[in-house]
Amino acid sequence: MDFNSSETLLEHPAEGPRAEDELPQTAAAAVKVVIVGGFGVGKTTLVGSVSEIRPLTTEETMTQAGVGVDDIVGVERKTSTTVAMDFGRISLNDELVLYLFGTPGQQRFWFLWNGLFDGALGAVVLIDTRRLEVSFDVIGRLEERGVPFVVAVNTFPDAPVHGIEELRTALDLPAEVPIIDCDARLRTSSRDVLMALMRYLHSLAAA
Ligand SMILES: Nc1nc2c(ncn2[C@@H]2O[C@H](COP(=O)(O)OP(=O)(O)O)[C@@H](O)[C@H]2O)c(=O)[nH]1
Ligand SMILES: [Mg+2]
Repeated sequence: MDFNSSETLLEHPAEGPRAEDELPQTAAAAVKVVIVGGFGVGKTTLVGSVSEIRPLTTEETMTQAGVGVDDIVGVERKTSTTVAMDFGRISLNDELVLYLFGTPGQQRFWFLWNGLFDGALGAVVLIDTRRLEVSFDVIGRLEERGVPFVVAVNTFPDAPVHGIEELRTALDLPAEVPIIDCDARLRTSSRDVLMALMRYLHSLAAA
């Protein structure tokens, strides 16, 4: 096997892990955050755009088995779906490191939620305004579990634009839950979402 041409860590065996894989020396706190939302809302995209380590993802080509089970109206071009989860890491500042776990919202994956939310400080609910209804169950389950969350509205080109308060009413969210617009493809935008979550968690802790 030709390791020189591969992209594995074995590429430079004497040098150890790549610099971006190492935590900053100053890192003092690590926080687990779950990214959740319906099918095709951009979870894998968000974790991928914001992660400073190469994100782990378990995408699988959708097969006939998913037809009629995964609702692809509005996302007809999507040919892969995450079967288990996404994983990434981002240092929000010198001291604070977030570990991101993206998990599918489809009902048949709910068994994954049990272990996944253990130790999670908060969650990001990604929504697509073309298919708001897929978010209802996800939000309901977070509320049941008492997991604090922010809602990030992913911007798809043909998605109807709603005012924040209109969305708040449609999703039946209390006034304090932050709702933020985002473009999951952009690192800065995804990072802003995570910053908003951290600010929200901080305000809850202070209250
Ligand atoms: N226009 C636009 N497309 C996006 C955005 N985020 C994700 N996508 C696309 O939407 C599709 C579904 O995204 P994906 O991250 O796989 O969704 P997931 O099922 O929640 O992991 C992909 O083809 C993405 O390229 C966004 O912010 N804007
Ligand atoms: Mg995905």
